[in-house]
Amino acid sequence: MLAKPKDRRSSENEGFSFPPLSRRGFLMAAGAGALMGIIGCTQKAAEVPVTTSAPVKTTAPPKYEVPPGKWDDYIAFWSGGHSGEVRLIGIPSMRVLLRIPVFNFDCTKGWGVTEDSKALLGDFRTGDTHHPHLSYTDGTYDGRYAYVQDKINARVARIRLDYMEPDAIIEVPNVQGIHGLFPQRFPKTGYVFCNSEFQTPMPNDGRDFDKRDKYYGLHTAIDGEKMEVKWQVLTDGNQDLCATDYKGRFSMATSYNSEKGFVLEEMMEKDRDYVIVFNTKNIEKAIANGEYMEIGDSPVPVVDGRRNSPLYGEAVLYIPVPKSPHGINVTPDGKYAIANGKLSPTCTVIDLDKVEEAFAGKIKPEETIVAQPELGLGPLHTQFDGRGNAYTTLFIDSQICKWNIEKAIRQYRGENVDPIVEKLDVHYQPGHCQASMGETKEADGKWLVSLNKFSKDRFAPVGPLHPDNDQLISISGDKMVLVKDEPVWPEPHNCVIVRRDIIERVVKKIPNMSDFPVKTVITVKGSGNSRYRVAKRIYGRASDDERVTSMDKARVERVGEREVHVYMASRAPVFSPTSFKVKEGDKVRLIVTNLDKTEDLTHGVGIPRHNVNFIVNPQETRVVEFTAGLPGVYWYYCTWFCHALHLEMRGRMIVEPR
Ligand code: CUK
Ligand code: CUA
Repeated sequence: MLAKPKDRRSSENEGFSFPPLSRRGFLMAAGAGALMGIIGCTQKAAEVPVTTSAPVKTTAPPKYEVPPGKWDDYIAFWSGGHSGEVRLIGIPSMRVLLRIPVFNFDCTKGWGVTEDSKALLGDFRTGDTHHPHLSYTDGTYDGRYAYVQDKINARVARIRLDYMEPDAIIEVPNVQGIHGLFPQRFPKTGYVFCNSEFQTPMPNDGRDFDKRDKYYGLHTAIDGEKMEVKWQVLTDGNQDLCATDYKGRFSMATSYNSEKGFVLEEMMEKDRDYVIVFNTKNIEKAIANGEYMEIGDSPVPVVDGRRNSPLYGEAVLYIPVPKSPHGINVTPDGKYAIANGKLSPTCTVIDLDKVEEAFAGKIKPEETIVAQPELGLGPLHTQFDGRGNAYTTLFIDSQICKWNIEKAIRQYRGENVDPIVEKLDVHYQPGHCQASMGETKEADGKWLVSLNKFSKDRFAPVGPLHPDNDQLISISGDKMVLVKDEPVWPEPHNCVIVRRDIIERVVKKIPNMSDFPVKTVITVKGSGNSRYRVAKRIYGRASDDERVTSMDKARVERVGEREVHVYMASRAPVFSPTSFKVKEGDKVRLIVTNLDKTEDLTHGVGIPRHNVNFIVNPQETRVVEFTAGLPGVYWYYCTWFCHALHLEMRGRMIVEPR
């Protein structure tokens, strides 16, 4: 049994108040007009002194163009928002290098067409990716995996960085709205933590749907190597963004709906919400001691992290922060976690060593706060240059605010210093910003991208749907310099900017034949709304009878009254066989191996009127299954321009009447 919590919840409710805000105060105080600013994006604040890139005549824009044939210094992993994908974008050119379908249907690659991708996707063909993050070893990227969440269907996917393809998709039990996701940074990933933004009754089985106080959130720890759900923590209030420290002690969640509100007004009732800190070791200890419950019939251990739990102060800590915080970001030196105010114009700086003291019962949760600079309206996310500066997006002010962390701490202690270094206008209304290597201990302070939600008049008009606008900003000099606008397909939320060498050393140019998805292992646990599915792909070498090893070994095998297996090979510019026969209504299993060994020599396979369209990279084997339709001739053809005779690369599927 863990020690009884001491006086660690004393900051609850009325006992603690924040220093009064001198200028524009909470958004609520500004009333409906300010809220309209969030929605309508027209409000500009005039009171805060602003510098922009425009008057800086002396600073020549840094070199950002990447000449033809040259490579970018960074490869950034961009989320695709409600497109459900992940994109790789070169920095500083901002050229799109790759789109990785993850939770979505994609006919370029045949994601959702091939059997291996269907097995990963399960029942759903839609997703909402916000937060891509890479696996860590000792506080920086190790080039193994990327992880990304799906807010719509509460899933987490892992992308293999050697193959740049998802190799696992897992559902998280008993939650909705998996939003914040962050991998353990030390000693390595390790856990991947994720937050449930929506609270639901536990279990969510139709009971208690009208009882506000029965709604909870779950913070989930996934084993990022085995891709297994390890444990969950039940919390009062929702969990929005997620972060981990650099010592493997904590994961954190901002909570903007501690009110458990169903509607906007209820969610904004209180002037205070929380940063919830989860103590990894103490949670593991509680589970080892049997201090957990299960929800529904999900077998995942759930530790009670509610404020009235006996484990309060051991497993979890609630640090009070002003109204409705959003992003939470940890400084590259590992010292501080910064919670972004959203409806408060402040950021709250939390000292992570003091958090350890608070868990030890030596200080109160609010005493972990060491600064609370007032930055401007709508602070959402913060980034770092590794030189002691923070860069915070101000959604409503449409600015990036650069500020000095140590100065903010001195100001909080009462010194008369202004932590704000500079503000730069961005266009318009930024959500996240990300700095080069800014989520690692190797933050290098070269580039910052502001991921703006609105492009408004920045690009030629193309109809009611406008692109987002991601802006590239140089942060290597004393002044921030805006160097590039880039329209982006809606709607990325976040990205991480990764040094090219980290990716370059792991990514495969040509896979070898022993390295393709041979099978997908699917496990389903729980039932009803506690049911969750884990799909993991095994890469390896398919046996020679499971694929074609040379053009002359292509073959058609009837394996039953209604089932045919077609073993096809491709070598530019021909398929083998050049025709095959099946019967109307046959289940056709088409196994295509691309025998080409040249880098870049991908082929595609499209079959009219059968929903077949996918690609096969050099040396890969991919499988699709479909039902043969009406009798007739169907020209299958290569969809990928592979050769001067690409258009001739086709053959006939002949469907005979049954
Ligand atoms: S959230 Cu979208 S701007 Cu999903 Cu990271 Cu803050
Ligand atoms: Cu093969 Cu085009």
